[in-house]
Amino acid sequence: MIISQNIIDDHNAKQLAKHKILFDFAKNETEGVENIIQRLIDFQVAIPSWALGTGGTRFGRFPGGGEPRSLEEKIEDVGLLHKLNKTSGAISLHIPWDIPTSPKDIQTLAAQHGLAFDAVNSNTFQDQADQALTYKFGSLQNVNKAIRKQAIDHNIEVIKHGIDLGSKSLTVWLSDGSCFPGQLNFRKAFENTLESLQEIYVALPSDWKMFVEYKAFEPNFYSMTVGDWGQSLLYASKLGEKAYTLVDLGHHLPNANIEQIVSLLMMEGKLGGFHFNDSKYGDDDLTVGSINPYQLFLIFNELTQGTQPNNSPFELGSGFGWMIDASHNIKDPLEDLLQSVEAIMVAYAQSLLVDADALEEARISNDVVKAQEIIQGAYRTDVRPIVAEARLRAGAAISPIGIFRDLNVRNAFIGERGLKTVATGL
Ligand code: RM4
Ligand code: MN
Ligand code: MN
Repeated sequence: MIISQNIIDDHNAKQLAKHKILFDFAKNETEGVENIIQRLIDFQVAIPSWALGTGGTRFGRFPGGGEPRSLEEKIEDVGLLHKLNKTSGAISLHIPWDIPTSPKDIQTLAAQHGLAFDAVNSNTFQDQADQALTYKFGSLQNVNKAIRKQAIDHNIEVIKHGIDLGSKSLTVWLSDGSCFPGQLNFRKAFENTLESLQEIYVALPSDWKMFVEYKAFEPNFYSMTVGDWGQSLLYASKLGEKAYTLVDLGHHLPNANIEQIVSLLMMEGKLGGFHFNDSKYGDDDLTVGSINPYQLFLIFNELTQGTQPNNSPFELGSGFGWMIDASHNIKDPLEDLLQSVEAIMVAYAQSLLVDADALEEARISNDVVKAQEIIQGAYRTDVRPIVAEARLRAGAAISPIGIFRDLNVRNAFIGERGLKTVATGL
């Protein structure tokens, strides 16, 4: 289903009067609104190819219908999101869930939708039907060299797919670890993993990055071989300048101070990127900003402060891998993704409201109350009209979910693809 610009413009026309009132108010209240709008327009976040269908838990799955049946249809879905919000201009592929059989055609199709290819992701946490050796006891950490080699080769294969498509980074998330005390020699597991990562690293093109993603627990419940940002940073530092830590918001132990982690990784020049999602208990993969939007804002505040001139080698909006990694178990995946992107934009816009100089001033004079007032003042500002204005100026919809529903997009997809379709992925 292709939504034409006319349809978006017509839909916007109906919302314009109300939007104008809200935006004019926000504009008067906000200093530097034009700069904020431009930065929002420039910002893009990648959509995961593995989360365009209905997710499930180990107890069950309740598909909603019209799910993309192929990589082509997944690109169509992401293209639609991008058309509606002009902020989802990239797709992140998971291999082998989404192997591009004809890379040239896939690239052409993506380009037609204005999409680039973000990081490619390897998968050594599952056994595939045609696979010789099992990952039951780990992949890159495995005590068996042949299994390690199989996992290394897979990652190199993923890099090759990425090169064909114009990706510039590889994300390695390992489920490696152990389920019971005594099962694993921690040190050997680390050394094997490092050695394996080094072999993959050598296969990276010179302008590529490797993102080492960590996770505190699950599917291994006693130890994870890349279990936290310290371990990831250790691998990334030993690997070299092309290796970075990737922060998945759901991969921490409860109450971890993620914004502090982000700040220090930036200080070290080792923050590679994000998998945005939200969680209450563990790796819940819920809609970004749905549980703890304040935390999301505080993370963006660190990002914005950390990318002030002279603070970091990074430019916010480029340089990092910005990706969503969520699972949509009870919502329409596309609506859920629209909500996630909106939450990211809101947090980013709010972070741009923080007066960095005033904050620093308050900190230097130990004025804790003032510092909190500055931070919370930004967080409590309703920036939604500013985010909507950025969309409007970029040619997107004032209300992406509104138009998605008014056009009955899901029903159209069910008509085209069928009710009982299953997308590969989570
Ligand atoms: C993991 C992790 C990875 C993602 C897989 C599907 O928990 O978040 O990033 O690729 O799930
Ligand atoms: Mn992730
Ligand atoms: Mn995860």
